[in-house]
Amino acid sequence: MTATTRRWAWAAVFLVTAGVVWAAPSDLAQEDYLEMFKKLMTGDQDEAFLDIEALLRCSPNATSGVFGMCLPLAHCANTGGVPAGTCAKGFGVCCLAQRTCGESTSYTHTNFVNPGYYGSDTGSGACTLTVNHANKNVCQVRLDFMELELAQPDTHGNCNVDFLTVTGGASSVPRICGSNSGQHMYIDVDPTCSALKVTVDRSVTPPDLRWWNIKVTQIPCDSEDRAPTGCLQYYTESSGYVKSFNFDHYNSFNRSVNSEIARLNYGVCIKPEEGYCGIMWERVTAFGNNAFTLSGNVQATDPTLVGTAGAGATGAACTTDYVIIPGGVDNNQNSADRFCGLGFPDSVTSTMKPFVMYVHTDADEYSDTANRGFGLKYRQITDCC
Ligand SMILES: [Ca+2]
Ligand SMILES: [Ca+2]
Repeated sequence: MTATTRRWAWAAVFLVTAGVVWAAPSDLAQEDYLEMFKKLMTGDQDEAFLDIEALLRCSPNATSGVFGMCLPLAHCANTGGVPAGTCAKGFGVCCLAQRTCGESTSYTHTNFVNPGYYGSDTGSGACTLTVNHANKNVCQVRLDFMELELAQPDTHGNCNVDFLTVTGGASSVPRICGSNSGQHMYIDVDPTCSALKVTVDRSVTPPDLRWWNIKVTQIPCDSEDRAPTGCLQYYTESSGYVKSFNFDHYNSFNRSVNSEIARLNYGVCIKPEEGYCGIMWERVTAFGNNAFTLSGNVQATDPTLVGTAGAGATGAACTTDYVIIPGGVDNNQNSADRFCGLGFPDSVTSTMKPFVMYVHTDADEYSDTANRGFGLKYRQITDCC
């Protein structure tokens, strides 16, 4: 019996022992599921393979942020997965790959959690997940920080206490720390190279609370979900919010503390929707008047000005921490592509494609006080005349 046949036999045994009811109406017939299981298990990666992965994706709990792959029970068990409920009309299990320190994965969907998750982590040292390419058609990995709560940066804004790093990829990834739940990153990978390593480096003295649940998704080379090269973050909706890393620190309204992280240099890309010709970036007053505080001393600035263009700066005046919106024109028709200081115009519009914002912070925050970073709203627009 060949390996392929043996795997297929496992599935057959499972299906028989599970006493599957075949008659339930659905978009997919039982033969379709069988065929998909077979292709997954044999590694038969034809063009339809991409669709199969999407069709077999499952979640045991829609709100948990945990995703798995619908597989025959035996195959899930043989590959180190954890079955969590049934799927495919009852003849597959939602197979979760949950991993923690020192473990590896070859799944397209993996959740990397701290030891003792859902509880907090009290360990120290490097905690590394090794992400082996699920197949030779993986060109990118997306990290979704479902939860990522680490120690805050030091007084210089550097992530030297706890921090997250990603190595082994084909694109540079900044070191981040602090509160980053809800954020994400895309990392280019070369499918012919060695594995990607996602590491949480933990200080000996843990912060008050430290925990993480990072969804790791391997993206096929020819997927529409793939972010363009140079985009650490990629948003595909016509409107939404973009925040700097550690913007949501629970203590971010404490004006004596810097939340902004030093040494950042990355691109935030927005997928142009069909029919839209430009993009508008807007100040979000609901985030507080410190929602755009990139450089300078908040405490030494008139609080009624903080957050507005009156406390902001543009162009060559921005030399330390700033964002760049190529082709930007503000709500007063002033052209500027570089924004910094302690405020942002009511809106900045650009018709330059691709839609992108670059983020730069210098090596420290020592000369700044109470900088939080930025939280902006973007909206793709149809009227560019
Ligand atoms: Ca700053
Ligand atoms: Ca700085």
